[in-house]
Amino acid sequence: MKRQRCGTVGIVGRPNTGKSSLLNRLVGEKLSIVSPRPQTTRHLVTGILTLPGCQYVFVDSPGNPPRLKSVLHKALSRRVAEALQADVVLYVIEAMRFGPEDRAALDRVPQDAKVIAVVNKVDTVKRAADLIPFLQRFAGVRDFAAIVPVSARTGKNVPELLRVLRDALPEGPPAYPADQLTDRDERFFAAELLREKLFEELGEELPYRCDVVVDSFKEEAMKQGVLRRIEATILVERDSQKAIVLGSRGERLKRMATAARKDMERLFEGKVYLGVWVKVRRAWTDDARVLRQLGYE
Ligand SMILES: Nc1nc2c(ncn2[C@@H]2O[C@H](COP(=O)(O)OP(=O)(O)OP(=O)(O)O)[C@@H](O)[C@H]2O)c(=O)[nH]1
Ligand SMILES: [Mg+2]
Repeated sequence: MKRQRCGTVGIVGRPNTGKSSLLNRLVGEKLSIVSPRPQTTRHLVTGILTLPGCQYVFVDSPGNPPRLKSVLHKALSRRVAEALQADVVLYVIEAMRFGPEDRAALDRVPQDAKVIAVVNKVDTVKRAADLIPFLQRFAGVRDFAAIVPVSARTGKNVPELLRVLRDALPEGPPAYPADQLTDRDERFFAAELLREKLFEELGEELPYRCDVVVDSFKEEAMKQGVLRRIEATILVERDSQKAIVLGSRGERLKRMATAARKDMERLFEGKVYLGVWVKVRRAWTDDARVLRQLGYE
């Protein structure tokens, strides 16, 4: 009989390669927020997958460019370092692309780490024949334990990735109950789902100037099930940004709050009341007290 395995898997790589999409695909649930823009993820997001004989504890990390110097970005950089402590590192790149930012992300991976390279977004490769020479060149970049081309979007080759990963994980009993999906609480996901809407609705630089704090999260018994009553604040840096987040007559804020509430109801499987405010906190990305409130310390 095969021995039971269990271990942590840190997902790293430059921004926008599809790390969060991959985590969601691997565990089969949307846990980590996704957007077409770089630097969406700002926290470590745990996703647990328990299969017969193997428990995978995935940790998604921020795709953090090293040159940004705010206190926030230093905190994000520490999160990447934490993800790199995992039993296995999944280093994610995009098919047909290996640039300086990918190289910089790889250079952060300790030499003694067990690294599996994931070449994501293979669904975007127009001519399948082009992929093989790219993979051959990429194989020379480092001594990877394996290179697995996948598509987080379509799910292509994801079962193969799970097989390869299984063999790389240490032997040991499961660390979590088989039905546990994450070690993050609902409060965390509430903030993240609202933050995702900022990335969807706001243009240019603005999502990077915003964050979300959940001020209160209460459960109230109803006739059927539980009502989660959530009060959240969107932080911005300036009054002009607040006006954009609100939109004319508060319509944009309302739209974002409604979309976030629906996502929360899906994830929590119950009714949600969501109240959202917008507050100006000048230079919050350098304010240790606010950053602590936001869960970065
Ligand atoms: N075509 C295609 N697009 C993908 C795939 N995986 C992710 N994407 C898209 O790539 C974009 C970035 O995805 P994310 O999962 O947010 O990427 P990330 O690496 O977590 O990004 P950061 O958190 O900013 O570092 C989104 O628009 C995704 O829909 C894929 O397999 N194929
Ligand atoms: Mg991400």
